Amino acid sequence: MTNILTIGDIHGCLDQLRRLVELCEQEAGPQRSKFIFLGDYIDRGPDSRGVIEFLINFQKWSPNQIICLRGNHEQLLLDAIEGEDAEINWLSNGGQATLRSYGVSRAKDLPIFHLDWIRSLSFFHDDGRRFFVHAGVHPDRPLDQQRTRDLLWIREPFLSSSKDFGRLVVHGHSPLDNGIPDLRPNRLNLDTGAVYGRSLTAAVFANHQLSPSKFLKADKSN
Ligand SMILES: [Mn+2]
Repeated sequence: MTNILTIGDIHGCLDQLRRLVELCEQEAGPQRSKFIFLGDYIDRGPDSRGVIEFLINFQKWSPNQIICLRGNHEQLLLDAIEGEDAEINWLSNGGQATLRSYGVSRAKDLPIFHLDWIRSLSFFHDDGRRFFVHAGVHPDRPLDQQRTRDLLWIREPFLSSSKDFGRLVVHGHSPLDNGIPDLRPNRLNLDTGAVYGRSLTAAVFANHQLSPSKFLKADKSN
């Protein structure tokens, strides 16, 4: 039996990420397990560089079992390298904190190795039961015809939709004010607002079951 561990929006909160991954590994034990990170690794929080380094290193051990999806903040950074307006937009959306963590002043000065890794991130992961994605899906389009901007950015009409998507859509992107994961019949939101002082949350799935068997969380220390 494979455990699937899915982790919500990190935004530079390295300390919480380390503790949560440790909890996930304890939970999974010696069984095969698969990790899926839902994107938004960088921006706003204290250590974006540390988070990217952590994920790259973690993935090295078993690239096929550790899946990192792209969030809109990774996209904002990639866009920032292409043009000045996009860079201003990124900086006003938390990019300043990312530059600070790298000790550079422009997006293009980030290490090529990290930028290449960010470019390689996919937009979604479909395991046949669950559809993992950063923001969500557009209810008017089939899962195999989604637009990337919806996968990265959508809130409404996705969040209020009660449509059966044929999968449980597991997503982040829309921070939950109460810090509690939002599980509904058609979707699960795991963005519990770590960067706003709340928890970083993981959902644990047994592969053959649609709904999570439990949630794990790491709160801000101190
Ligand atoms: Mn987001």
